[in-house]
Amino acid sequence: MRGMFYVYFVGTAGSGKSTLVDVFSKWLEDRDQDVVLVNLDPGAKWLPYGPDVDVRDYVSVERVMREFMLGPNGAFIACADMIASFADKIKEEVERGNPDYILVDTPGQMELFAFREAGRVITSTLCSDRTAVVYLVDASLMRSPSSLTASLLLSVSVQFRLLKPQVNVLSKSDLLTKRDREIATRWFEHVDYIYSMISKEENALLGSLSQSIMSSLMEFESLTDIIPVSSKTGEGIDDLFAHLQRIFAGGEEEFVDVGPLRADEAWY
Ligand SMILES: Nc1nc2c(ncn2[C@@H]2O[C@H](COP(=O)(O)OP(=O)(O)O)[C@@H](O)[C@H]2O)c(=O)[nH]1
Ligand SMILES: [Mg+2]
Repeated sequence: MRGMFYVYFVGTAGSGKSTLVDVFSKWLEDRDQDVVLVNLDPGAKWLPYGPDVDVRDYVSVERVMREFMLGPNGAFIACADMIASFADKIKEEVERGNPDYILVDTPGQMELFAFREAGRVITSTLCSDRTAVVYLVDASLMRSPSSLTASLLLSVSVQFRLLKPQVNVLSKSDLLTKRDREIATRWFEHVDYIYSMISKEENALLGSLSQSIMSSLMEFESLTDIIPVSSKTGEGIDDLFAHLQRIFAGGEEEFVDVGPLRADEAWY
């Protein structure tokens, strides 16, 4: 049996997940890979790609709002939890054609997926032994060492939650000015430079907090490694692919797999 690769795209709202799913799928298809696209966002109004498997066929935010008399936020939470109960069915639908790659687009609001038990139920069911998470850090938010620190912490929290090998990408890299790009690269390559930038930040407490967080993060290179990627220019897509290949080949640190959780085991 050929191996199936699962790649989840996770990031804050508007970080470019759906666009990257579209662009990356075309990149793979150009290389004769059989790709299945999965939309897990029940609230998606429009998607840049045509999903092969769509969670909107299983749950509808509007219907949940009407039936349970919930506002939009409550309905999104209810839907996220309901999706978990369909995880087995979705898996069957996804794997039916035995594709090479399964690209999974996650809800616009990351917290609905990454920080609710339902997200872990899904990623522990809808997966193979070659599953990775691509975490998108929005380049347009990268303006200071403290915002970088906050973004990386968020990425680490996702990794703690989902317990899958993870690769960080700096999305929308085409929006970086030459100077921003230089700083972004130096941030990741030169720890001393980061420290000196942090120590120049206005708020001393913030600076020392960022510094101690950064020094912990720096101990785990994979946590701070970040690939500039643009869905607009195609920059970094091949790097991302190479990185995923290394993960799938087992070159990355192993993560403890907690095994599949059943939907009824989840703490809602
Ligand atoms: N400049 C630029 N804009 C992008 C890129 N990727 C996505 N966008 C834009 O960012 C917005 C949000 O993208 P989307 O993929 O819907 O984000 P999602 O909420 O994470 O799925 C859209 O207006 C996209 O056109 C990129 O690589 N470069
Ligand atoms: Mg999206």
